[in-house]
Amino acid sequence: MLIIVTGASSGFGYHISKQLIQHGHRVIGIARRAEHLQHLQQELGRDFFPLALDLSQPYVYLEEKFKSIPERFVLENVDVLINNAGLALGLERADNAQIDDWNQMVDVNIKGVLAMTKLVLPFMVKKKSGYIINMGSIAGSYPYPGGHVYGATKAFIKQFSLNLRADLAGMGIRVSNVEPGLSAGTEFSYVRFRGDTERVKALYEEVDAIQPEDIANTVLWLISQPKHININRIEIMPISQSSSALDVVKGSVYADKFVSP
Ligand code: 8X3
Repeated sequence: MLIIVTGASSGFGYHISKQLIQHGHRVIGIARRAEHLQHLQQELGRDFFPLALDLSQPYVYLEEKFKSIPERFVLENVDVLINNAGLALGLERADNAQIDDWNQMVDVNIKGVLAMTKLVLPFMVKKKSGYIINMGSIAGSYPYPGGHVYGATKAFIKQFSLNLRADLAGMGIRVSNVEPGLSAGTEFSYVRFRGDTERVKALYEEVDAIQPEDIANTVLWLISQPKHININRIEIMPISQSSSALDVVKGSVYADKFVSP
């Protein structure tokens, strides 16, 4: 199959691309960093086509970039789109967060997914076959302090995936939302902790987090399901993680209005 993977140069995207190629697929790997993609191309060979582009750029720029694609990788023949690129910028409380960070998360996590979907979907509809796999997060279902916009972008992706299903039902096109929890071995946590390696190290100590290979395995499993099956959502946590109980903060502003049970 011909498969597009966004965010292909590292983390989940790298492992997904690698496993897909090992299983005989062709991959168009998208990332911002051209030199990382070039290395990947040397490693993965001629079935990997590196396409350096910034998903937060306007749609016309993306369309233009795809015009340079060689025959073996043309959009018309794309079977699967894996919208993997995404980021969580910072963990500050909402009132201390930066508006630029919020905008960047919206640009990549939402607008990037929309642009890529818009780009491939008409071709999938035309051939009545295709598969869109979105990388959501458990943060789209469960809030955490400092997760404000990141979690909201992933909630958008979860709902967008379900709404696409509504439009595409009966048209031979599948849509899944993959929702991983705490994952190690990617740049994700370094970005979320703004490069604070000590905090990253402390977070992962003794938790046995999800590995990028686990997510690549999940993607391979999804695309190997029979065509009449649609996995709508798949939520994955390391065994050490769970959704915690609702929080109650003592002494909050309105505490005097609470009546003790
Ligand atoms: C992030 C998931 O559990 O690290 O997508 O907040 S978690």
